[in-house]
Amino acid sequence: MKEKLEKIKQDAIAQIEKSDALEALNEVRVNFLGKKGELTAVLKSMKDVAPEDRPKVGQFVNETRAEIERILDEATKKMEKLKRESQMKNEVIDVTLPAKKNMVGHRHPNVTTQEEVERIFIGMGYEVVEGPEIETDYYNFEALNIPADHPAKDEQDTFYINGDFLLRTQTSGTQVHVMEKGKLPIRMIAPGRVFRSDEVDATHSPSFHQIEGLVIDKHITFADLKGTLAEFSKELFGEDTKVRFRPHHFNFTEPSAEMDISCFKCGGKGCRFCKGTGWIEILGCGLVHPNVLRMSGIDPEEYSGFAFGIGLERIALLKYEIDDMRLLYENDVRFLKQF
Ligand code: 2NL
Repeated sequence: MKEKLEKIKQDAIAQIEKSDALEALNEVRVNFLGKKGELTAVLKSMKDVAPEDRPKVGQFVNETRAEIERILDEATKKMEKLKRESQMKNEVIDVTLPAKKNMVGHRHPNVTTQEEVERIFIGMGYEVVEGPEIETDYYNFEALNIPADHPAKDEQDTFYINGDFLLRTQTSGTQVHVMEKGKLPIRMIAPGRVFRSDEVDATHSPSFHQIEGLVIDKHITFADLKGTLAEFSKELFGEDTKVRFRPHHFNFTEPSAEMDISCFKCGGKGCRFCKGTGWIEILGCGLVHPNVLRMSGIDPEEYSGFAFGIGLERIALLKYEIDDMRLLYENDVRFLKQF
């Protein structure tokens, strides 16, 4: 009997050592200590034992049971500890990891450029004025000395809404509104979106932005225009920037000119950037035509002025060395992030 109990104990120990999970240990418990287990079977067979031997055998059985229970409990505790540790390892939270970033946008090169231009003119005492994107034919054309049969008014250039209304092709209308108010002198810039019926390509878009400038006071001459725009160019493109004026024609200015700046890439020697010329065209300008002043109620005998128009996208493309205007309208944040 003693050997039989010893064998049961050894079997139980062997099975406990083989167990690799709590479930397996529980099975061992059922197999050896349960109602139908091996030790219970031994107890049930006590009736075959001689009565005088029963206490001794009973003691053996109890000792074996206690021993198996002890080993099982130990193994179970060890297993539970292992399980807890591996759970902790798997569920660990690294509080030092950087937080998930929120996807936010990025300032657009157009906005940065517009604010830069505004900053420069505000520094020279100019006011920034915004006006409506829908104008009447009068404010967009007529008041700017552009007659009814002028090709600029052609439907291929202008988006007409209905009757008298259209999408402004330049921000000049805003300046006309200010002139009509009659408060002089005027020193203003008018930034904003303009519209022209153009096909999209690397340098054209049906909707782009302009910054126009207007100064009206007594004794304003081309020298004022030249000095102002030369200073503006230095602030925007660098202290060494030179300017040159080429004669041009605009209906609303007389005389009119286009202004170039010396190439800020090569300093004027000529490079790929300025197509070998050393100069980059930057804006149109001129002295305000007497007809324009008169139509807005300003006496050209008493007052004179200068005006200019800058294409915002053109400046942004130049400043940030972007070679395709379409990139400015896609608003791909991976592109915008670079500037
Ligand atoms: C260009 C040319 C220009 C103006 C815009 C202007 C406005 C008034 C009166 C007279 Cl109210 N002139 N604006 C003058 C000259 C040129 O823009 O090529 N812009 C991109």
